[in-house]
Amino acid sequence: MIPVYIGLGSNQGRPEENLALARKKIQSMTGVFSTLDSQVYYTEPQGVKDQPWFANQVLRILCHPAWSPQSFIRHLLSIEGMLGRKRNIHWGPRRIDCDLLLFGDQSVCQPDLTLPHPRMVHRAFVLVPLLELTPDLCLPDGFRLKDYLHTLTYRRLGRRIWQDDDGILGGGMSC
Ligand code: PH2
Ligand code: MG
Ligand code: MG
Repeated sequence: MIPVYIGLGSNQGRPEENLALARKKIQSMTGVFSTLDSQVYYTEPQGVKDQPWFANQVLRILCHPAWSPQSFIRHLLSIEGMLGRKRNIHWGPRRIDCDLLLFGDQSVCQPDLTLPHPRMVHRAFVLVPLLELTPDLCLPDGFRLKDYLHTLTYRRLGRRIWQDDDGILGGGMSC
């Protein structure tokens, strides 16, 4: 079985409910087992600042090797569609966002899919819940995610996370 990490985010409608619906759909996918969910965090928006705060969460699942990262991301996008996501403003408000963060130790660099997720290491709203699940998690290149989190300027109070600006408009980790 392949350990897979998924980042969920929502800041429109009822964010907690949207996360719960996405979780349920992911848990009922064929060949998906034993999900582990982080807490839900409330996080300052990154990218476009003038939008509501997000509810964010990370899931760890084990998936059957019949899934590829490409087929898996297609399914996540179809779940976003089922939950009423409309694609409009880049990094703007959204009902649900399901991001594939890590798919085992696979690295992928294709026009429609980059793994590890290229912006994850810059974002406290991803790294904090991820490390809650697996504190010693490493990227495929062996770098510890904990070390990336230490380089970020952010503030956490309980389940609230402030981060001024992740500084990656248009960028992110390259592959
Ligand atoms: N998602 C974005 C852009 N900015 N900011 C926060 N706090 N949480 C998100 O999930 C998020 C964001 C685009 O996917
Ligand atoms: Mg996203
Ligand atoms: Mg996305």
